[in-house]
Amino acid sequence: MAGEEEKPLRGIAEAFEGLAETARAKAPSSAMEVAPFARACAHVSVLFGCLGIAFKFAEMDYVSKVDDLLEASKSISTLQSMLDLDVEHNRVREAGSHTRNLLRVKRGLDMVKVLFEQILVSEGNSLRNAASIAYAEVFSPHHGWAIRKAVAAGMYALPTKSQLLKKLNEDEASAKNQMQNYITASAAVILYVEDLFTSRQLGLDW
Ligand code: 1PZ
Repeated sequence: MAGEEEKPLRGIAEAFEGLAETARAKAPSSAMEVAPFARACAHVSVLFGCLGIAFKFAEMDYVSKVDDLLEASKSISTLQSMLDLDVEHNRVREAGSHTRNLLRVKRGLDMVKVLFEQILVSEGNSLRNAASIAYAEVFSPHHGWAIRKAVAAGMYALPTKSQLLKKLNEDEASAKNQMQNYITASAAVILYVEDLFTSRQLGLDW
């Protein structure tokens, strides 16, 4: 238990490796349950604590959406049935719907994936480039001017890469390892979630 808290990156990677197995199986019997999905997503919020006060509002938004999925898991067993229920009730795109929150949370997972990919290929000690690229690719097309400006300002308050690794209690080599594990596992999970949307013609661009 204590070990997991001391090595949050490993906890994140392992949570997604578990989900990735289900995601890759693709058999009807491998429907993904809401509870383990939401719990894995909750792990990711540890990262916000390492990114400083500037990302407090991103954290609040992300955590509230993950909490909604955790709440949903008490009465709905799989992601499939969660989406189908919203389709049935004609509330897929309604503010606060489980399906809408799932799409936002999926983007959060994607943002972390691109961020890690960029950190792995970046040379210096600054995270600003990596974070800017990840934000530009994943969230910026969906955010209005005010949020984009706030995020751009927040980029200047990011810790350095070595400060981040220290907070995560990792050295460069072990961090690279865990980031790579998350990248591989989350890619399968992200694709799986995107398939849930596209196979129901719900679109991903809203
Ligand atoms: C090192 C990387 C730092 C960059 C982090 C940039 C994070 C993006 C900041 C987003 C601010 C969120 C403000 C709220 C946005 C909401 O309007 C939308 C739509 O919500 P809805 O209308 O459906 O209720 N919410 C989102 O787009 C979800 C934002 C989640 C941010 C998660 C970021 C995960 C990245 C973690 C990096 C450690």
